[in-house]
Amino acid sequence: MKQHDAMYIDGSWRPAEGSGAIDVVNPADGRVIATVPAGSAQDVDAAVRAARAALPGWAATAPAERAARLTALRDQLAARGEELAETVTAELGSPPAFSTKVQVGMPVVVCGSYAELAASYPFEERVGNSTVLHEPVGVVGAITPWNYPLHQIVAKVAPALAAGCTVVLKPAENTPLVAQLFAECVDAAGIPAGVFNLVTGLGPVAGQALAEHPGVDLVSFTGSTAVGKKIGAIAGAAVKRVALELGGKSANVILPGADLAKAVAVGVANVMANSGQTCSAWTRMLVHTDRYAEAVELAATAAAKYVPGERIGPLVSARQRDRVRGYIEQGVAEGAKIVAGGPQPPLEAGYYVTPTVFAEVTPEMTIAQEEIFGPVLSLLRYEDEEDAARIANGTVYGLAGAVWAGDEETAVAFARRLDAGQVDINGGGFNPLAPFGGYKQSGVGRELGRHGLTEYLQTKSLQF
Ligand code: TXE
Repeated sequence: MKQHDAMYIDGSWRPAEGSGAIDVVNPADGRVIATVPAGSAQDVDAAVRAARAALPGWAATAPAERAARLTALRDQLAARGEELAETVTAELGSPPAFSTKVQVGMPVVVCGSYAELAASYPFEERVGNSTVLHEPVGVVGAITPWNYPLHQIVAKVAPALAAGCTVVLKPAENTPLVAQLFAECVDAAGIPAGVFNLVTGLGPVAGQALAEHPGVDLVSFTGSTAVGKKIGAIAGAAVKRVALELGGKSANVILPGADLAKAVAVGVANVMANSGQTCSAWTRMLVHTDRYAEAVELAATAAAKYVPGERIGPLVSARQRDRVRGYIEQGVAEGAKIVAGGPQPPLEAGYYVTPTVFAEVTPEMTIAQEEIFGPVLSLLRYEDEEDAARIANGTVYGLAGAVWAGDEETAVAFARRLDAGQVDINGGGFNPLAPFGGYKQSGVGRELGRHGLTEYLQTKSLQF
């Protein structure tokens, strides 16, 4: 594994001003695989200055040129896909096939979609006697988490660059290596110096300095609701733009006419993907009381097939593992029934958690209310559609969800009742152009597609 003791600022790799370092750990065995600099407020300041200096030039670049650079970036990411996937596996622990297909495959597609949008988006439009200009917001401070480390970066950086913004990225401290590779790809794609800058470091130090920096016009954050609230407060006090993609507690609602076996199988796979470290995971399965017992049995059998270390990877850190185990213990203490897995560690080394399924979960239990962020599924029963909608909407979150029914019309009618930003109908499927983001405390703003691009634009109207 390569080691970088530098940050990418103003088009070159330079040593950090601060003297601290962060160990990067492979969660599959707990070993340190690399060390990266812990950026300071001075490093953030240098990066923001570089981004400000580069802003006028990049903002004035023709959209076709920005599209060409993003295409080159997409090509770089695709060409180095294997290395990127190996790096994600090393620092996050996701199984190699998942790293290749999802962790790297998805951001390559997203980057390509923004190359196309940069070329086709109407940055100028005529409205009556006005011309409306869609101009870049300015310097973007992007703070990203570790769960889909490359995707989270691309979902912010690609639309920001397409819009004509410049960026300072502070990636999660657990997964900085893939961010460094991303910076190399940006450099190789011929994106001008200062347009994209990388500062590695700790959240409360480098992350906070970035959010607070007066030279940052928009903070785009993905992470915990607790930190999101802090960032929202900082942005509010400074009247700067903010986009927050926070946690979730999504409901997978299986209506009576649905194909139960399919809905449960897909539902379990959805929760176990990435060891449950997915903000949009359908962590609550809602089943009609008549078919509840059958669903519990199907879910327990399906979950048992996710063998730790084979089909399912570790959690990102000892802290996250302990946190997830704590939730499992709390579920038992509050009266839920374990039908698969449990709190005991499945393997001696690494930060693994056994895939766990809870039955007899009631809506007010902690495991039905809080984001666990691990391979833990809760099955809840409902009496009728009214009850199902009330339970599904009965958390502070509103990120995603799923509805299964015998016909699409019934599923769509129910989906309209959900307080959630994205709902999969009878299984759904990833669409890189569909907006993604939260209702309620799951966030502010949208990522992906045109909606993701407009986050980075502000409008000016010229009256004639
Ligand atoms: O998140 P943090 P953590 C949820 C999930 C998980 C929990 C904790 O429930 O169990 O959050 O994970 C930076 N100012 N999600 O502790 O701390 C930090 O360095 C500025 C949901 O890892 O929110 C990192 O880059 N920045 C989620 C990023 O914020 C700060 C993905 C996220 O870290 C900061 C990850 C501060 N004061 C966790 N403190 C999702 N929505 O997908 C931290 N950071």
